[in-house]
Amino acid sequence: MASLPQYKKDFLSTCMSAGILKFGTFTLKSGRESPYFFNAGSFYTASLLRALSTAYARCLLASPAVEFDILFGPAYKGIPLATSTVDKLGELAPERYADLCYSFDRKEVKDHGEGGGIVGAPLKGKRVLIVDDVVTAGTAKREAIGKIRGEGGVVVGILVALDRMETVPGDEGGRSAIGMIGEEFGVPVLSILSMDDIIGALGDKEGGEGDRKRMVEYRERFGAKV
Ligand code: OMP
Repeated sequence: MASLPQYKKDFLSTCMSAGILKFGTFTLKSGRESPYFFNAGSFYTASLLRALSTAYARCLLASPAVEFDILFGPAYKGIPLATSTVDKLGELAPERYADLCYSFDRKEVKDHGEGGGIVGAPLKGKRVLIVDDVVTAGTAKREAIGKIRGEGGVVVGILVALDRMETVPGDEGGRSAIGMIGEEFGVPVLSILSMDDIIGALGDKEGGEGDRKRMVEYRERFGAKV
């Protein structure tokens, strides 16, 4: 953990101590069997939500070249991520982010009342940054990009808590999902933590050797080569 910035170290220890990062056997969306799982849905207390939004906000503040008008959180897990990060950025950097907006999609389009598939700021003509939990294969991010573009928004970047550093199933080149998305859509993809950071932290943790070994084996099998 030695080389990580302080906000990343703080976030990683919160994830470990609060059981947001779990070690065991988990089946992923891709069908792969993973020795660890990151559950952003577990940030449900006031103090954990604050730790989460602080880490997302700090990561964006550390990349000032990425400019955006709206944080977009794909339903469902992205919704509290985007809203709480907008609040935190407005608090930490009001001179830049006092008017920052959030937006998210509905899983089912509403056909009454205000109607539509988007809740929050209208996306048309705006610079939109997607805020989500994890990148494994990138499928959910592709869907979000399609929705935002369909509403006339311009996707300028993606921020996630964890880059699992895995290959996309079926990709012969062994490229990472994050690398592929970044290249394909021409946008920066930021992550607070990566699988390597977790493996590093397990090396420092008493009793973490077994989990670390299983993660290293998993990385050898599914880890991105480039
Ligand atoms: P994509 O990489 O865009 O397909 O998204 C992976 C999704 O899988 C995440 O948005 C999560 O819903 C879920 N997931 C986790 O929440 N945590 C993990 O550690 C791994 C996954 C996963 O299934 O890959």
